[in-house]
Amino acid sequence: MSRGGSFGGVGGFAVEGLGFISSFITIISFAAEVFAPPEPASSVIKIGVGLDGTTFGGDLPDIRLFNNLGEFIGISSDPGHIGDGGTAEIKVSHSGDNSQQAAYTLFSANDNAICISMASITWPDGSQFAWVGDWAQKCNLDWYYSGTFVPGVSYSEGNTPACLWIDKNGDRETTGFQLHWPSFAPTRKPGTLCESDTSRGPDFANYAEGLFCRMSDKTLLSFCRRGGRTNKQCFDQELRQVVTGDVTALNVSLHKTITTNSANQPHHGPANRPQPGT
Ligand SMILES: [Ca+2]
Repeated sequence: MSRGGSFGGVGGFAVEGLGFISSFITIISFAAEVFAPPEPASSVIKIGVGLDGTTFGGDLPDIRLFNNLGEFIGISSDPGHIGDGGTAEIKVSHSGDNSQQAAYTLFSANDNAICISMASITWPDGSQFAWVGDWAQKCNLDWYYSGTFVPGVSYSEGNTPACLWIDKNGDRETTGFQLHWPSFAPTRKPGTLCESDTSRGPDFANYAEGLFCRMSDKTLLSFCRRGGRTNKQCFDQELRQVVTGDVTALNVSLHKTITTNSANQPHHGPANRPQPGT
C-alpha cells in the first residue's frame, strides 16, 4: 500500500489520495465502550481522535456506506466538529430504511485536519467492528502517536496507538480512507468448528493459535512442536499433515490454510469431504 495512491474502491470509484485499508486482520478484541448501540435501519460510526493539546481535533469526515456488493446505502455529510482527544458518534440512516450490513465505509476528510485513532461501526443487526489507527503506520499513511487509549486494547509500557491524519485542503496528504469492516473482525477459531456438531467443510488451521481442526472426526489438534514429536497426534505445519511420532497418521491435504492475513475470506468447501486414509 502506498501513500497518496489510487486504490480500487467499491461502487466503481477510486479516489486519488485515498488509502484503501483492507486485507489485513487484527487479532485484538475491543471493549464494549468502543462501539455505539445499534439503531434500526441505520449504522452508527464512532470515531476517536488523538490528543495533542491543539491540532488533533477538527472537522469530522463525511461518511459514506456501501453494502458488500458495493452498493451505496447511506451518507452523512459534514457531521460536525470533534474536539482534541474526543470521541463522536455519527448515525447514518440507510436509504429506503433498509437494514443491510454496511460492509464498506468511506471516510472523506473536511477542511480542519483530524488524526483518527479509532473507528468503529454498529450495524442495524447489532454486529460491531472496529479499527485502530495503527494501520496508518502499516500502510505508510500520515500518522502520529495518538496519546489516547482504546478500551480493551493494551500496548506495552502504556504506549498508545497511532492515529491517521486525514485532511481535505492540503495540510495532510491523505484525504480519506475506506474500510471493509469484516476484514478487521477477530480471527476464526478451529476450536469453534470442532466443537460444533453441525459445522461442515474442509479441515481448518489457525497459525496464530497453533490449532488444527480435523473435520472428519471433529478432533482439535495442536501444531507439532519444533524439535521433537511426542506419541500424540499433532499437526505438522510444514508437512501440512497430521502426524503421530515420526509416522504420518493421515495424509490430510489441507484444503486451505488460514493465516492472520486471510482469516475472513470466504471459506467454502465440500461438505463431508472424504479424508484420505480413513
Ligand atoms: Ca485540526
